[in-house]
Amino acid sequence: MSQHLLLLLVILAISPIPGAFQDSALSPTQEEPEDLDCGRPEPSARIVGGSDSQPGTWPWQVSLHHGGGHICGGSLIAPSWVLSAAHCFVTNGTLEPAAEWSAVLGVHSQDGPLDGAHVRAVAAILVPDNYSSVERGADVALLRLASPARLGPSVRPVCLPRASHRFAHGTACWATGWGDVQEEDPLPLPWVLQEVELRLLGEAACQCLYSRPGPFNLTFQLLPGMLCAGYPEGRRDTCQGDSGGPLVCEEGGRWFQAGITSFGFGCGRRNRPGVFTAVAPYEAWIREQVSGSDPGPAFPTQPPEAQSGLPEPMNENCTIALPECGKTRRPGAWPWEAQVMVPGSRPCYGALVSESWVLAPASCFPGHISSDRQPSDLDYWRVQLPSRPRAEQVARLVPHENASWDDASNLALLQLRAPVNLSAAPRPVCLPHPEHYFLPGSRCRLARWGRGEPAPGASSLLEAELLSAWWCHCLYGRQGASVPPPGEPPQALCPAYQEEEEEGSCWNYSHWSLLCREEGTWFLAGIRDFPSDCLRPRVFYPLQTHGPWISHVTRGAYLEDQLAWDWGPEGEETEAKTCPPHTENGACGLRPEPALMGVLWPWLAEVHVAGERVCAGILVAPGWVLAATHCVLRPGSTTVPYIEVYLGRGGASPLPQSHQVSRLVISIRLPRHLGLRPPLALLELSSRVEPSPSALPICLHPGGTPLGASCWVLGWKDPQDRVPVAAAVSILTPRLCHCLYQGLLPPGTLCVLYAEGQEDRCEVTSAPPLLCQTEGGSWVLVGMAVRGSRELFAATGPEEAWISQTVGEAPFLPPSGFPHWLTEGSDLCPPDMARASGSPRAALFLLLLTPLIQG
Ligand code: 4AZ
Repeated sequence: MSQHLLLLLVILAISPIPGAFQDSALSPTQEEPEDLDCGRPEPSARIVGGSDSQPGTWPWQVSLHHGGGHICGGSLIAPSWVLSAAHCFVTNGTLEPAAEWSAVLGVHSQDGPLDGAHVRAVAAILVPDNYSSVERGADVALLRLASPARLGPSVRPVCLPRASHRFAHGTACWATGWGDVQEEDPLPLPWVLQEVELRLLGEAACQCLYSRPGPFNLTFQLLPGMLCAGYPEGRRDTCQGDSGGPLVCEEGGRWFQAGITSFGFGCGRRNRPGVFTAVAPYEAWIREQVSGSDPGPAFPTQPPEAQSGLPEPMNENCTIALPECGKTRRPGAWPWEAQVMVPGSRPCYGALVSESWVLAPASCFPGHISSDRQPSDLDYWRVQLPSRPRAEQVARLVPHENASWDDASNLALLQLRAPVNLSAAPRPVCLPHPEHYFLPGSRCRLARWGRGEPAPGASSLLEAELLSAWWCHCLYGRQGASVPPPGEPPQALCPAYQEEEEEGSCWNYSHWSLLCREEGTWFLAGIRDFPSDCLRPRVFYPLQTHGPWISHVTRGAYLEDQLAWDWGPEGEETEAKTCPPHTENGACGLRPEPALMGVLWPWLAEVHVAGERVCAGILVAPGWVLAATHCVLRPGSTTVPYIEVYLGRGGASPLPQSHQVSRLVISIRLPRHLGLRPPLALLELSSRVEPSPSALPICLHPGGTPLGASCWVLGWKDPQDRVPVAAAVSILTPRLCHCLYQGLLPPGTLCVLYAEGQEDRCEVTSAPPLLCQTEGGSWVLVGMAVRGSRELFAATGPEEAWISQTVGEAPFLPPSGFPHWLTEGSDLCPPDMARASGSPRAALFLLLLTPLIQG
């Protein structure tokens, strides 16, 4: 449907067509000889939510064919005239040649021999001058047939209303057509003409509905000459392919055509009734076009009893329908939870999606996933729904066609023998349309799904917030794939839990569905996680891509429009983004560019030592923080102090509520070196920290220092507030560094030069880290500040072996793809360097002036 809506919007830009429209000089009250009987089907005897019509019920219904197939509907108004919609015949502002069209009359089922039907070539197509696009109105067309239709029991004209004819608000009328039975779901064989009863909505009632944001957050201004019919709650409607067909109302034993199916926002959606071209205002135009043809259309006077129809009620003209799905009194007590019981296996959990259908993982029914036959013991299958005294019987199992090989399609639908009455419980869950965009920060929870183990403790009630597509994809997604921009179906949905992982609990083998809430309404957003050790599920397959399959099978699952639209800054992104590469040990060093939610350094840790001092640490693996030795150990002291580490503090988190993590340090590891020990300490945390946007390991790199990378010293401006700040620096070549410090530095020391004015940004005592961003976009730890210095850093690259062995899963990037300096041989330094060494900038200047002699 999104394509369709797009089309509607595109058509808006099209200019008017030169042609047929001229103001009629005919008076609306002028009488025609009433020689043509109209609007009376032979006494006897989709449209969304409709049903098969009986042959001969709607004898004026015409099927308009183009390129060999049905494209639009129409109505016979005189032997040689068919009324239809302009948009069926106008493409890119141009009227299509009449010769390409044909009218099929008296057809009931479009499959097989068209018994009793006959075809007429179209001689001319007439469209009002002022038609430009459906949304600007005048969506009406007249087709002159090359030869008159043969009138008979299945081919008769409908009556047309005069300009003065009034159809009252609330009148029950009928729409007919061979259009889609739901959005993107064509009428199935044998293509029997569908009929649906629709109620006329007065202008105010309809405008009120369309003034509220609907799909795509759109509103719409009704224009004169448009008419609405349908229901605030949706579910019965016209759809693509019904266009041009009639909306007819019976008055005094005759059927009058009140409207021409024109457009709508989607089909059968809540608060989005179908929009029709009102026929009465076009009396003069129609008369004008058909003048001279005999017999012409009939415009019988409106029967007097019908004229006194109800005026549109003033107080009731704004009845807005609320969602009928996805409501619960209390999160966790899910009124759609369905327990499926199959003889010989443990119960399996799914969700009620309509009066008659339950959605569950196909893996609940292993023997039946890829079989077309119904299970032989289906009579013994039962479904227990909340507040139902007895379990329901099952009529049919429909596995998803890809269920056996695609985990994202591990779905099956179960039809109940008898529909259940929907109330507070059972109540179906809402399902998202494919274009649904669950906003980052959406509140979500888990619900039981499939045959997994129950959750440890009360954990299933945990509240979670959805990560943005970038974070979800870059933390857990496939490598190398780009992140889908907002509005495109996501590849994964990731909840970030608001509470910390429970110690010692294990979520092994438990399967969950992800429910997300919008405006108090719960959607089934995702299914099945990737089992990740004992951890809570973090990645879900989006359900939205399956919406069309579910509605196709169930014909009435509750697909609900997106209800929350505050996209925030992310909504402005339209370009696809890519993620930095992962390491063998997972994602590291991720930071969205540009940082959307303010500055964010998810690897920056506050290391609180013995309640005395706080210094910077860097998360280098899920359970390890690297800090400067002098910060955690006092010289001469032999006791390990009490150390707490905080992550996810300071800076703005992409989660609306900052997600803070704290851990105790249970051991301190120092590098084992024969000579001078680099002043680096690895702090072992009391438990792992799950990677998230607020606590994520930085990447490490084995050798050298980066060439041409942008590097930063990260610290706090103020030791009290500890708001992270980053100062831009250049890392000096080893020779410059050596000369500047007269060779006094221990091996593996890096010197930096601060960019103009950046020098005083970080607080010195906090032992800030030195980071660089690689060309691939990952952030890499390069060194930790040497005690008491702003410019000197102990390089981490040379300590790869020690870090890898101690930490186990250190995120070292592969050496390639990260250009770096090799160790330089020359020790030659200009003689004046020593004098200038108090000022690195002056020293550097001197050094650059000196011609270099390389060996
Ligand atoms: C169409 O595309 C169309 N739900 C017709 C009617 C409606 C939507 C689309 C109204 O022809």
